[in-house]
This record gives sequence, structure tokens and C-alpha cells, in this order.
Amino acid sequence: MNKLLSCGIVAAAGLAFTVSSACASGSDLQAIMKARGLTEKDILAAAKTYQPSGKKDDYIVFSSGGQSGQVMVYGVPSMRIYKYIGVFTPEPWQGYGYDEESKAILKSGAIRGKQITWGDTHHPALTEKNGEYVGDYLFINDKANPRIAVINLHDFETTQIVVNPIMKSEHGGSFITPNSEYVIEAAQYAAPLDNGYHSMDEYEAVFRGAVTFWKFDYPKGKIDEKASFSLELPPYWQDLSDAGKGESFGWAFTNSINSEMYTGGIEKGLPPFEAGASRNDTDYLHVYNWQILEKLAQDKKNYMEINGHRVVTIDAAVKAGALFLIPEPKSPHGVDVTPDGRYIVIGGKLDTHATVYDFKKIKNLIDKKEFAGTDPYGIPVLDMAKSLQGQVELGLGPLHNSFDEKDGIIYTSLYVDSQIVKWDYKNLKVLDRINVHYNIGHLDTMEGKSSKPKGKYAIALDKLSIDRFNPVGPLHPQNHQLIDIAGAKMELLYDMPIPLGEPHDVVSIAASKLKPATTYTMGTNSRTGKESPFVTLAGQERVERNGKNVTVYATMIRSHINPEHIEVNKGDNVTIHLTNLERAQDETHGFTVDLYNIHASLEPGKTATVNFVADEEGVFPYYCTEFCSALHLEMMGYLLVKDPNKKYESAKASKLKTLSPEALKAEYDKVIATNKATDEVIQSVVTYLKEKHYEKYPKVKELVTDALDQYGKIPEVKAKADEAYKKGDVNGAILWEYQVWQYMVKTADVGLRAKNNLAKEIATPMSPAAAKGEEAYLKGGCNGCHVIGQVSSGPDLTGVLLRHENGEKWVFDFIKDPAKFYNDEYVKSMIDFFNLRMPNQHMSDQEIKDIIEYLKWIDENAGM
Ligand code: K7E
Ligand code: CUA
Repeated sequence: MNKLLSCGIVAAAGLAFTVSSACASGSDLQAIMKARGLTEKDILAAAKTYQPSGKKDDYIVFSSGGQSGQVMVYGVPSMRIYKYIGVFTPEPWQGYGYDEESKAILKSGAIRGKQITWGDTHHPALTEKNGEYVGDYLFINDKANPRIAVINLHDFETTQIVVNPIMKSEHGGSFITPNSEYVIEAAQYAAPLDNGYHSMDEYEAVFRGAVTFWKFDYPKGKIDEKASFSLELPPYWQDLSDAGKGESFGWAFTNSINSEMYTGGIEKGLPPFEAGASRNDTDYLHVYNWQILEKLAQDKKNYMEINGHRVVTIDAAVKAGALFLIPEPKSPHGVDVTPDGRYIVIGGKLDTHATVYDFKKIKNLIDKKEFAGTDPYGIPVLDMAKSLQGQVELGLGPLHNSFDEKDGIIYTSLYVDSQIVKWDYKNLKVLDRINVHYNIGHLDTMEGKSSKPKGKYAIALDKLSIDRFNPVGPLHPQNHQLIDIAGAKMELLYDMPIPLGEPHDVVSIAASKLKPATTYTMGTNSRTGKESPFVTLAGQERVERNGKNVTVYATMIRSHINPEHIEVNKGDNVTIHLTNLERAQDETHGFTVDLYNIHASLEPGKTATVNFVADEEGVFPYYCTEFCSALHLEMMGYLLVKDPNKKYESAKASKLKTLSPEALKAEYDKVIATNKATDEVIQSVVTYLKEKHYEKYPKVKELVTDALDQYGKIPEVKAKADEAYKKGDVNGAILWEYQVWQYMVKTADVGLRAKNNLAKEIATPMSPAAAKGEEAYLKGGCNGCHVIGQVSSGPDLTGVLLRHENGEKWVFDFIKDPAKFYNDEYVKSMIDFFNLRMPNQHMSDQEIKDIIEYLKWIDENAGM
């Protein structure tokens, strides 16, 4: 790559290099590329994915965590992982499964009384409006133990798990209807819908498939189990599903993979399932109408009640014209409705084709009641050929689909060929293909399964990584590959090892559509979203005893837990309600007690509860588990568990020497002086804040309230110090004075943060010219050498206009042609000092004028 090109690429990509420095040291980039064996294409890929510190991602991706039972959150294009959300599996960091509020959620996922602490998550789905994604709630299914979880994207926490009352396994969940009316969950392996024993001979008579419609109560953010119902289906092993939209609104589609109803028996010498279940050339696409079914579910004569749940019968659905079958190439995999709802695309898996059904044709056949026959359960079967738009040969193992922003463009994963194929489902033409590494399952384009796909990037969810990463033992990470799909040719950008389960599927959303909270309203139970009845404010800390039940109401704030001693009897049932009193974001405290297997994460404003039976005698430190301040290690206390049946010797007196009265007095004077000096700093900050009317800026006000809160605690403590001193208890006075200092430090810490924020808020608004100037300044890469307010690899530009006589003209001429000034005394001294010359950035006259306006703005706000 030549020098000019490298400068151009680097500047365009906004890498940390600037045009000037990259050009001045272009050979460095060349040297790095050479040393690391990087091509120009690699550098471009890096430039498209690299996020400089502080820069945020355009898309947020929610990935199933597979067998981890969690959900993973990462960003595109950086592929940086942000969070693992505990869903079906305990997640210690978030206290999920270790505090009482979250244990209640996990407990609601118990099946037939059995607590299940893992899940096989497959398909995440977002709430939708008109088929477009809305960043309010996320749903994910558990294939192993048929369940659906709701994650509230207000705080990215799991708030509900519902158990499917009739299925014994599932796969085709979660799929959302276009206005989030229902979360659809389709079964996988057919089984009796009741919980009893049935022999395999009863397969056709008693085993059933099903699809469940979970009613989503949007205002409550909860699935309404009572209002939910299911549809009985033949034992065909239903599979992936998708809801219709646009033209096909009201309908939904589910694949199947064993319409042969083969029942296996390899151990009896029978051919295995894999042979018997793929015998026929075709399986069935189930086509059903949830708007008709929801009406049927209102009338007792249409449904059976199984485990307290309404199941609309096949017969009732057929009679009402709500259920049909269409043959599809055998053992297909994904089924995806196009953004406009007109077509339904099916990946062949064992067939090299993708099959495109035309909903218009399907609807026409249904309306004319033109059927090719019925299946053994009496369901009308539509003619496949008459329902088709067509088929396209894609390659080996087509699985899943995702759509492009451009109309008619679809991307399909090929599992066996390890490829993504870009093709046109309207004109049935293959357009491009790219190799992935290796054996791709799902793929996702940005918002790719919504009614308004954004395209831009595709993510390949590769099952095998084989040789892509440093080996970490026989269990390989999976590989999520980021692919640029903006151009005519797909381009591979990035490989991300996935260290968590087998993430089957992801769903992506524009980051701007997510508006998560940064703190909680004081006293929130995050799992209900409501105020906790156990919220404890400062001054309300207490321990209540009721027989063997000990209830502690505790608070946490930098840097103490109140209370610091909890004394109980062996065998007591101990409940500790904790409230984090912080209001500043990212000031999380954690809580644990040695031995008792509990942990809570208390984000600012959260109230959470831990509970345990203190069945072991002893002394158990408890502490804050988040490094929350310089005095985090001091944020602790002791749980003392006494055996009430034992007699304990009286306390042993300390034999350590104490300080002399003179030494004590000296320490006292010192802490008084420190406190005075610290208070002066606080007063100067407070004066600044008041002068600048901080109360007009909500964010700053929040911080100041927090700071004053801390400051307000000082008089009480100070009084205790003074009283101790008066009584001659100098040691006690010193300790209380230290506590005064703690409050002062916290006040100063938050106060200074408020001051910085305020300074930013009240900076005079930039004129349009100055704003353009800033843009030119940044685009030109001037910030590579000049840091405002600081001497960096070039001089600070604050006051530059005042440094020279006729400053504006001087700066203009200098930017225009720096070389003319290289022999100027002042410039020469600068060149010597920084060992760098100001390069000619070939700015236009207008750009230079704008930059001068920007420099003026800097000077106006220099005092902040
Ligand atoms: Cu194809 Cu469970 Cu969506 Cu895996 S499924 S790949
Ligand atoms: Cu609170 Cu560490």
C-alpha cells in the first residue's frame, strides 16, 4: 500500500492516527502491517469494526446463550460483548439465583415441582410494532424444558418465566406476532399432552404436537398465562416458525420434520429415527390463523382443557378454516416470512433448494377451498406446486434466512457448504456467496427479520471454529463472523469466539431504539419493577426479631454497610433486605456473607433480599463485592452466630498498648486540620455550583443532591466527635472526626463530578461556523497533535489567537501555508520543542475561517 493510500484509509476510518501523524510516520503503519502480516484488506476490515475508546456501537445484538441458559449482549460493528443476562441459569454477578427476588423468578420456571437451573436457549425475539422491532422486551425459549422467559430491556433483567403446560420439548419459539399480541411457541418432539404414561404404540393416537400462543400484556410487560392457549397438532415434530405480517398478518407458519410419524427403536433392531423420519420426499408446512384460533379458544366446545390450559382441537381448527398443511421438501429447517409478508422462504436442509411460497396463492387456494386432499388427522392439504413462487438451488444444507434493506434480497446460510448465499427471492436468482468458518446455523442481518430490515451487516453464527482461534482445549468456542453486506459483494470483517454455549440465534436492533435506565428509582425490586416493601432509607436501618426469624433492614452507600454487626442465634432464619442508597450511575454495591451461598448485586436505588438459615456457629464476615470506592475493602461487617445452648467465656481484654495522651492529641489536631482543608475545597465547589445555577440542569442537580446528602450527615457525626472530645474521650473523638472526613471525601467526589458536568452544560453554544470549524479541525486530524487545554504532541491551542499580534490573520496564514513560517523565531522554537512541524493540511479558506471561529469559542469557554 502506498503512503498516500494508507493515510487516506486511516483518516477515513477515524483510527487513532491522524492524517498528519500517519503521514509523518506512514512507514510505521507499513511496518506494523509487515510485522503482523496484515493486508490492505485486513486494515480496511479493522477500520470498519474498530471502536476508539468512548465510541458506541450502532447495533445491539441479543444472542441466545445456548446451553448456558443465558442471553448474551454484544455490539455491532465492534463485536464487543456487553453482558450475559441470567435467564434460565443462575448468574452470580447479577445475584441471579442468589437473592430472593431473582430466586422467585427461577422458581416460577419449575416444572412439575422440579426446580430446573439450566436451559437450552435457542431463539431470542424482540417486541414488535407493525412488524418493526421495539426495544422494550426480549423473549427467549428453552428447548429442553419448554419455557419462555421475558427480559425487561428497561434494566436488562429477566422478569418472568412461563412453563408450557402441555409440551415436553419445543423448538419453534419465540416468535412474535407483528404487534406483540402473542409470543408463539411451537413444539419439537411429539409427546402426550397430558403428563401420564403412554406406550410408543399409542404414538398416532395419543402423542401430539402443538403450538402455544402466549398472550403478551404489553402495559404490564408480562405474559398473561390465563389468556394464553394452544392449538393441538398432529405428532409431526413441529419445528421453526414465523408469524405472518403485512399481507399474511394473522397467520403463522411452522415447519415439521417427521410427518412420517416414525417412532424409532434402534435398540430393537429397527432403523433409527434419522432414517425413518426422512423417508418421505416431503414434510408439512403448517399454516394457521391465530386470529380465528383466539376466537375459538373462547368457546368450550372448541377446546380441551389439559393441565388447566385451553387446547383448541384439530377438528375445531379445521372446521373454522384456521389450519392447513402444505407439503415442503423433506426435513426442512428455517421458515422466514419476507418483510412485506408476501412470501414464505424455507431452507431445505436435506434439499439443496430454498423454497419460496407465495402467500397470495396460498390464500387464494384457501378461499376457493381448493385442496389436494387431507392428512390422516383430517387437515386440508394444499397443492405444493400451486402454492409456490418457485425454488432456487443454493447449495448443500440451506438452513436459515435473513433479509436486506433492499427489496427482494435475502441471505441464506448453508450449513454443509459453510457459506452464506445472497439471492433474490422475487426473481429467483443467486447473486453472491461467501465462505464462513465453519458450518453456519442461523444468520442475522441488522433488524433482518423485521418488516424494515436495515441490512448493512450480517452475522454468521458458525457452529464450528476448528482452527480459527488459539486452542483452549477440546471444547472449542463457536465463531460469530461479522460480514459487510452494504456493497454488491459480501466482505468478511471480523471473527468473534463465543465462549458461552451454542448460541443458535441472535436478534439485532438499532442501538438508538434501546433506552435502558442507568439507575433505579429508590427502593425498586428490579424483578417486579415496583417499589420493594422492604426499601430502607438512611436512618431506617434496624434488626427485627420474631422468634427464630431475624430480619435485617440494611443500607449500602460508599463506603459502609449499615448495620456492621449482626448477631443471631444458631438456627435462626436470617433475612437481610439491602437498599443501595446511591443515586449516581455505575455505583453498584454487591453483598455476600461468608459460607451461606448468597450474593446480591445492588445497583443504585435497588432493594434486594438475601435469606439463609444461620445453621453454623461462628464469625462470618460480610462485605461489598464491587470495588465501589477507595474504601471498598472497608465496606464490610460481621455476622456473629452464637449457639444459645452454649456458655461463652467473657470477652478477653486486649493486651495491646494504647497511645499516650500527647500522641492522641496530636492525631486529633491533625484530623481537625485535614477536615478544615477538605471543607474549604467543598465550599469552593459549592460556591461555583450555586453561582452557575446548577439546579437548572437535572443531571447536575441529581449529583449535587447526592453530594449534599452526604454533606448533610456531617453535623450529626461532628456533634458526636465534639461531645466525645468534651468528655475527654479523645480516641472516640478522633474516630468520629475520621467519619466526618469520609463524608467530606464522598461529598467532594460527587461534587467535583457535578462541577465538571455543569461546566460542560453551560459552555456557550457553538455558532454554526464554529461547529463547522470543529468538524474541519477533527476531520483534518488536528486533534492528533493538539489537545485543547493541554500541551500534547503539539502546543495547546487555547489562547492561540491572543499569542500573536493580529492573531486571526497570523493563524489563517499559518494554517494556509505552514512552511512559510518554519524560519519564524517563534515557530522555530516550537518545532525544536515538539520535534514536529505543523503540516500543510490543505484546508480551504472557508475551513480555516471556521476553525478560527472554533478557536474563538474555545477561548470564550476556557475558564470552565
Ligand atoms: Cu437452526 Cu434451534 Cu434455530 Cu440451531 S435451530 S441452528
Ligand atoms: Cu460497595 Cu464495594
